[in-house]
Parts: sequence; structure tokens; C-alpha cells
Amino acid sequence: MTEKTLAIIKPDAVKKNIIGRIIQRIEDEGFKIAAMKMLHLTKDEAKGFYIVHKSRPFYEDLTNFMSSGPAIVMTLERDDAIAHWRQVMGATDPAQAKPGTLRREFGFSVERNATHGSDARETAEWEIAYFFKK
Ligand code: IDP
Ligand code: MG
Repeated sequence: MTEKTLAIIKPDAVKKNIIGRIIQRIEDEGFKIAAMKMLHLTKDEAKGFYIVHKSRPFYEDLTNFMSSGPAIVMTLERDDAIAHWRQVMGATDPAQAKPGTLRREFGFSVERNATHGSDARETAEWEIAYFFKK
């Protein structure tokens, strides 16, 4: 069933000039890019986006990183988009991610892991609305 997910090319990947390679992979995986923009999140916008992690020890560093430079946010559409995009990204920690996944190929650390993807229907809807007004 066609579904939408929110994907982000994080500031580490934008800095490394690999936007094109990641978008190529997105298209090769059969996703339709339904919306896309580049933006430089403020610290407060990053904190709002990752509000579910506010009591985690990495929240402060993560939101500094996510507001450290421009990122690309996208709505991706496909059959089973949420699970499929998470599979293409690989595990959160690039060292644990399977060969061929984006995080294994392009991630630097558990924090600077190149890409974001929603983890469920409800979070996808909330995350898409966070960046794209109807
Ligand atoms: P996910 O991005 O694979 O869904 P989450 O657990 O939702 O992983 O964490 C959100 C983001 O927070 C990760 O993508 C990563 O950038 C960062 N992060 C997660 N765990 C850690 C950690 O243990 N140390 C530092 N950063 C982390
Ligand atoms: Mg997550």
C-alpha cells in the first residue's frame, strides 16, 4: 500500500557533497519524491523535531549537529515507504549497519549518520507536517 515517509539528508552528508548520490539511491529504490527543500534548522527547530528524545543524553549534541548546517528534507512515497526507507538507510549506528546501506556507506558515527527516516505511520505524518504545510 502506498505510504509516505519523511527523509532527511543530514548536515554531515550535505557537507560531504553526497546529496546527489543519496537522491539517486532514493529514485533507484522506486520512491517518488513528493516534496523536497533545503533548510538550515535553528537549534529550536531541531529540538522540536527531536522532542521525543528530549530526555536522552545525546539530545543536546544531536540538536547542535542538526542545526550546524543545511539539510535536505523530503517526503518520499512508495509501497511500504516507512519500512523500506529504514531498510535502505540501515541501522542507526553506521558500524552496525549492513553493507550496501546508506548509513554504512556514508555515516560517520551513531550521531552523524547521514540520513533520517520516520519509524511509524503516526510519526511519519507528524514529521511531514513539521516541515511541509498542507
Ligand atoms: P533513528 O534515526 O535510526 O530512528 P533514533 O534512536 O530515533 O535513531 O535517534 C535519532 C538520532 O539521534 C539518530 O539518527 C542519531 O543521529 C542520534 N542518536 C541516536 N542514538 C545516539 C547515541 O547513542 N549517541 C549519539 N547520537 C545518537
Ligand atoms: Mg528515530
